[in-house]
Amino acid sequence: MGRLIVVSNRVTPLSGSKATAAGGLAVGLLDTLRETGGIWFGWSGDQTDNSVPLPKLFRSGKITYITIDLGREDFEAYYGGFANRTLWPLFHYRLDLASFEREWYLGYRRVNRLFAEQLFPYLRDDDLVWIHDFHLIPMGEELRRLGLKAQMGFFLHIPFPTWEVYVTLPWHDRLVQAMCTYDLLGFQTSNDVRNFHDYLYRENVGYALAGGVIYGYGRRLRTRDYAIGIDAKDFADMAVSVEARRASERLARSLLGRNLIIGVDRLDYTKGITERLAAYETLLQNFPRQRGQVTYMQISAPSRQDVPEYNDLKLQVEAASGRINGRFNEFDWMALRYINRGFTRRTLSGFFRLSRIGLVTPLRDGMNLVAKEYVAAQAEEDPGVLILSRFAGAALDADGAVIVNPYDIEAVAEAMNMSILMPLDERQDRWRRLIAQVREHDIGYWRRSFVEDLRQTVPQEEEPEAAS
Ligand code: ADQ
Repeated sequence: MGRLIVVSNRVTPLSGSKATAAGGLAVGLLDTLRETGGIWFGWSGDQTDNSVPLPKLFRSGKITYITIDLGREDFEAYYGGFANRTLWPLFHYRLDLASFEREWYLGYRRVNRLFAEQLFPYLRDDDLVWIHDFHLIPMGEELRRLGLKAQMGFFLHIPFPTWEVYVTLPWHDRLVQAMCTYDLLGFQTSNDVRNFHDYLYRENVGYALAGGVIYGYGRRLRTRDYAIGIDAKDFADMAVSVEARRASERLARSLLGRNLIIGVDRLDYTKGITERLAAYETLLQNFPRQRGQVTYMQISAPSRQDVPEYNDLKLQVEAASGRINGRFNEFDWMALRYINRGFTRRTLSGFFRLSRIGLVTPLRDGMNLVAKEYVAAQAEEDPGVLILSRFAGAALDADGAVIVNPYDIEAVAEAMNMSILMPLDERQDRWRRLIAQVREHDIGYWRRSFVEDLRQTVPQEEEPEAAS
């Protein structure tokens, strides 16, 4: 079995137990690397003034971590600019927030070339190379240019938008051409795969055959959806751990028997936080009997604070929270608890288990792991209700959730009211259906499916004459 080489923007070595702050994705990838042995390569998190930074190596068991620093200007253009202010908003359908700067694009290409040049000397042609996410789309093309023959796969963690939206990117053709140099392209959902195929047809640069095989820019490769999941058992165990219980008991004491509604996200404009707050305000306005009976806790971890749009969002959320509390609070009841920081995964799992409603209402989301974590943390004898946006990838595999359109504020408020009143047997029935899916399509299933498919792809096949 060949080595696995994982490449992501950031490298997250896990030193302690699984209960550290590292996300489920890092844990899932590390489990794969532990099995196969291999390399995890990416940015160190540090910036430097050296023009050609030297990679740092660190070995732990069968895994070698290799990280590089990035020059300040490169980092700004690649990460602060093109990744976070061009691709992220555009791929989440926020054309109004996307900026198209040629300098950023050139910096993005430079960093992808640098990543490829720094990793290449460590690679062998029998390796499996798995590159992650929108920061690194052209890295595979750069590795091919250097002469790498190994099988290469790419997984996009965020949505791939419809053709109409995607072609507003001035470099749309360059990025899709780069994607077609991989042997396997993984997307979160069948919608994303369809959007990608649709681009090939409409731009007349390729076409799809049965089973996800495509010809794009003269190369044959495979495309498929692989819905990312979580380690459901691990998360469920966390939710009954001492740390989780301690936190949730303290929280329960402060609620005085009221129903808890919880929202947990990075503070990001794709997550629909302001719309969700408006829906809660509408709940309290339209269903006055809920006043004093519910508490909504919104936990939003700070994210991408150097990007101006994120600061604007922070101000909007703060204004909305203040307004709601000013309008509805009583001297002995606080309607909303807004917390602008992260918590450990254990603590969050305890909070999830205590909540009657998990509100996961992004305006657009590749998958959304919070939705799955919420389900995994519930107690079978008294489970909460998941209210989930139809625009999260997770909604495609969430039979049992209350599916909502997050733009329809009144409907989300009604869904909250209905979920608070939902009888126990219906909550249990919905949860059983949900947990079965979360357990079956877990993080192990995701990584095994992808790596297995990558292993089985036939590399470097050119398009036959007849098909061109
Ligand atoms: P994200 O946009 O970060 O991920 P999500 O899938 O929900 O979104 O994952 C967030 C992770 O961070 C979860 O494990 C969650 O528990 C944790 N987290 C969120 N808020 C937190 C807080 N306040 N404190 C502590 N932890 C917090 C991107 C894509 C998603 C896709 C994932 C994985 O945008 O669509 O599901 O990658 O592919």
